[in-house]
Amino acid sequence: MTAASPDTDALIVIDVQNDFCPGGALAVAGGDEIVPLVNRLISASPHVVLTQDWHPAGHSSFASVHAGKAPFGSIELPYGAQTLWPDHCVQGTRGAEFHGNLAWTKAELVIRKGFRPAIDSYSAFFENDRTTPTGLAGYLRERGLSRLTLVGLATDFCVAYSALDARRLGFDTRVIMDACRAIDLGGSLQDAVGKMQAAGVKLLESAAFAA
Ligand code: VGL
Ligand code: ZN
Repeated sequence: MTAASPDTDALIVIDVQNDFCPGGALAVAGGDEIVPLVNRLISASPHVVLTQDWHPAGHSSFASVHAGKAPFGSIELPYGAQTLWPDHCVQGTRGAEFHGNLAWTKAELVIRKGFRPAIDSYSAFFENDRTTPTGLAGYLRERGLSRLTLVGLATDFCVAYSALDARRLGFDTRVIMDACRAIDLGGSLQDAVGKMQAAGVKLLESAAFAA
């Protein structure tokens, strides 16, 4: 692994939770396959932050609360278009727990998101209205953590939204693509990759990262 700078480097592990892994409520294909690599990255990183998707029951992003709507459809909410999901990562459930093999104990911060009933939050930095902050930017800045490496689930939703916001906030931002897996809904992976490249997010593979 690259000698990470202990002063400025943080690994942000996005939503490696049971519901995003095979057998979970919103399973991402191969979601569990990244765990060994993510664990190696955790041990090589000076500072580690985890995010945890953390919805109350009956959250507005759940298709089940909108009459006549099915998962993976879309609705308009006051802040714009919102994709509808199966019920997932409900606070306190097994599905919301980190994957059982994730070596998360080293994490210095766990940031929970998506807990406001009326608004979803893909990004680790802002809710889906793009203005309500989670507090993560302030935390990282206060600690002088300016170079971020993102991994986790899902590439085209929570990882990409987090990476784009990180760039918008001025962080040096890398995503290790083979330490992520995508939902890929209607071309969303290609779209996310294009947006991340255009925003100056560095998209790496772990082999190059280690070189
Ligand atoms: C996510 C959809 C809904 C994610 C979270 O972690 O990418 N996707 N909630
Ligand atoms: Zn969610």
